[in-house]
Amino acid sequence: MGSPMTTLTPVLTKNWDQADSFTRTAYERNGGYQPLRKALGMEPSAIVEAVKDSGLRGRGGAGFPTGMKWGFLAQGTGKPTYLVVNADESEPGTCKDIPLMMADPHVLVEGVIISSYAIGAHQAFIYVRGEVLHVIRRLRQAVEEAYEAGYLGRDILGSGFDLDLVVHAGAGAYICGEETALLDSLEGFRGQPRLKPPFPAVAGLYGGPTVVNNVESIASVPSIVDRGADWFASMGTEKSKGFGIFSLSGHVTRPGQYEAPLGITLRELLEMAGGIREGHELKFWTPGGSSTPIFTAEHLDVPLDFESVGAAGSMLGTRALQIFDETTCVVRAVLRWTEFYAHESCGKCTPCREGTYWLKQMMKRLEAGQGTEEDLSTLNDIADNILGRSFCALGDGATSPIHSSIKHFREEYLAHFSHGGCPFDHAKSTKWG
Ligand code: L3W
Ligand code: SF4
Repeated sequence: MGSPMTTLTPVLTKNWDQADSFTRTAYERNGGYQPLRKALGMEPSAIVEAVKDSGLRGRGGAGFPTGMKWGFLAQGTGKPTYLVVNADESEPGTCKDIPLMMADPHVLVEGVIISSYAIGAHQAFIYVRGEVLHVIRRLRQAVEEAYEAGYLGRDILGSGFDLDLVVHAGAGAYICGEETALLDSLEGFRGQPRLKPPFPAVAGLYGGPTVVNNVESIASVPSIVDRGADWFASMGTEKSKGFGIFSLSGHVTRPGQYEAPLGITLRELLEMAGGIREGHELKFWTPGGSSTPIFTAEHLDVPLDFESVGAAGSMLGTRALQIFDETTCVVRAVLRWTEFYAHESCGKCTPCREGTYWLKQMMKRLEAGQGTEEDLSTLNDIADNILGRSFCALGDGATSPIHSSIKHFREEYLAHFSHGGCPFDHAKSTKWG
């Protein structure tokens, strides 16, 4: 293992080790809300341009260019424009937005104010995953502190700009992280995806032009305004610019959040995280949560940027690196993920509603050793009939662990059949036992 070519670039995480990092006092002490003062002295269009020039791409999984999305907002509709932050972090393995909101909620609040000013929104929402009450409480406290200081409300810092910000508790369903299901849920309906187009930028919340952005995307905006688009664009790769929070979990010595330029490799991240837990070796991992096809030790040197991960057969997704060593049964891990998707399928479309149920039933049987090699073709076939035929990305995501595990670990499935059950000694496995 060589020395890392890149180092950590703490921007969003830089104050996390300060005991009072979540307070307004600490945030201001560390230079917080200065970018807001600067932004309010700029033309809103100049901020949109800066975000475009920075190359910032959505940090929620899809990587859509943030500035371009803002530029798509419908004009002259006669309806209010809204900013909605997607804080419904629920993708298995993803743990970046919740720690960010706990440790530094004001960077998100400041990002919301600057972004709303840039797009001309006077009402913003942060839609937070309903189960994380501690995060909701912390954000509400931060919002209250921002109102007290005149950063929110009427005539913000004497600029004439008005903004109200509501922290909304989500409905406790993974599908509410899909942006249009989130909007339905925010409007008080059952959260189910809407047909796109129209995209939210054209007709979103209450039919008004709406920007929906991930927490980390919006939290990156103050630093871009403060230090400039060129600074941001100088990090990362040609098409995947800037930095991002990589969450390492599972069989790694020091799990946690590592903020680094896009394009860093798992090998480099593992060096910083103390490697795979002692005495064990890497078996498989997800580059961006369970919805992204799994990688193996062969992929240790794939640069973690949108293009390179895509070219290697997976997706960067949310940079949720779930690391599994040789004690993990891949079939069992895939069964767990498949149960998750079957449970979270919203039921709106048949390929996903029925398909995830059948995937789960088959995976249960195969994990129990009751299968033949032919069943692997059937399993692939069910997944093929979900992929590309589902109404939203949840269905597609459910097929990723199936297809990729059969591709990389066919022998392990076969071992279950010849063994008449799982060949692993789960009593010795820390994670899945
Ligand atoms: C205006 C157009 N806007 C696209 C916007 C669109 C959305 C964004 C990306 O899926 C992925 C998924 C999961 N005019 C537009 C336009 N937009 N064309 O751009 O859109 P899209 O459809 O590419 O993706 P998506 O539906 O947002 C998100 C993957 O993320 N994922 C899951 C993540 C889960 C979390 C979580 O729990 N926090 O983030 C993991 O990989 O599979 O591929 O805003 O409106 N012409
Ligand atoms: Fe609902 Fe699944 Fe269809 Fe998405 S793919 S709309 S989650 S049933």
